[in-house]
Amino acid sequence: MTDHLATPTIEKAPDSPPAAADLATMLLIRHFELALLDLFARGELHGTTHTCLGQEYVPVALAPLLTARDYVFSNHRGHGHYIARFGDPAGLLAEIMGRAGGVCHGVGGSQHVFRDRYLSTGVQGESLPVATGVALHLKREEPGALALAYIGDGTWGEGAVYEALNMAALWRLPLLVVVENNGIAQSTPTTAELAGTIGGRAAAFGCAHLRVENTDPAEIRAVAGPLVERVREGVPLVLEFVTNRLGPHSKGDDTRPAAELSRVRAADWHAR
Ligand SMILES: Cc1ncc(C[n+]2csc(CCOP(=O)(O)OP(=O)(O)O)c2C)c(N)n1
Repeated sequence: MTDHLATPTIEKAPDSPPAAADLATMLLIRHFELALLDLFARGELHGTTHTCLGQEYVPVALAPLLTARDYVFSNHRGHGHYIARFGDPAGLLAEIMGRAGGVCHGVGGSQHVFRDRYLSTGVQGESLPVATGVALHLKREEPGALALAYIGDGTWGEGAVYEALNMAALWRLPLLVVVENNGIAQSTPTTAELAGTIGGRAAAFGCAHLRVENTDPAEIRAVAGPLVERVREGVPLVLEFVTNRLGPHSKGDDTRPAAELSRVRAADWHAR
């Protein structure tokens, strides 16, 4: 078929640290998440929260590739997605704490944030069909804009993902599916729940796929940027980040063996 179906990989991170502006946002997200875990431990927060520790560079790499006309559909692990798009850690923290001044006046909480063209949901597999519908609307009414949906590796267990990919490819919709493949879904390793590969599944629907093993935002943008521009022209893309979840699934629920935790900590971009 066409060249966009190739599944190239951006490998390895450089030895030098990320550019200052990228690093500043990555560190802001890192410390925001650490502060949340600390607040929970001290009984200042209620409900639940899922931190993106280890994955901060993903939305930081993507944010400059997006415009205000683009929709972003975030998921349960979305604090970094929000901060990379808007900054505004104070508005998000107030939201998570259920306070006045929160992005949604404190009624959305950690997982259900709505601002401009940014929406998050805690329901796995909910956002991709919605993003596909929005992508259809954008194609008709606002050509050049795209809809981005963040999903995890475990969310590929939801049938709605495949209905969405089918429609997006068939109708040539400006849909960007960003997969944060952190190797685990709550407590289930990806190897125990996903047959084949995400690239193979994207190819089955005629969607382009790029696998990113690099953690440097500028290097990621250099390769992903042209593919994102093709999304705007109606070539849906599955952009798969091979990443690591440093923290627990939500708060104190990390069931991984010590050796696996050592492996993910050694792979953390923060040391570099
Ligand atoms: C429909 C649905 N089923 C189950 C859950 C409970 N749940 C929340 S996150 C999660 C695991 C998600 O794994 P993955 O998609 O890999 O994302 P990650 O948490 O690793 O970022 C589960 C099972 C949910 N939120 N929605």
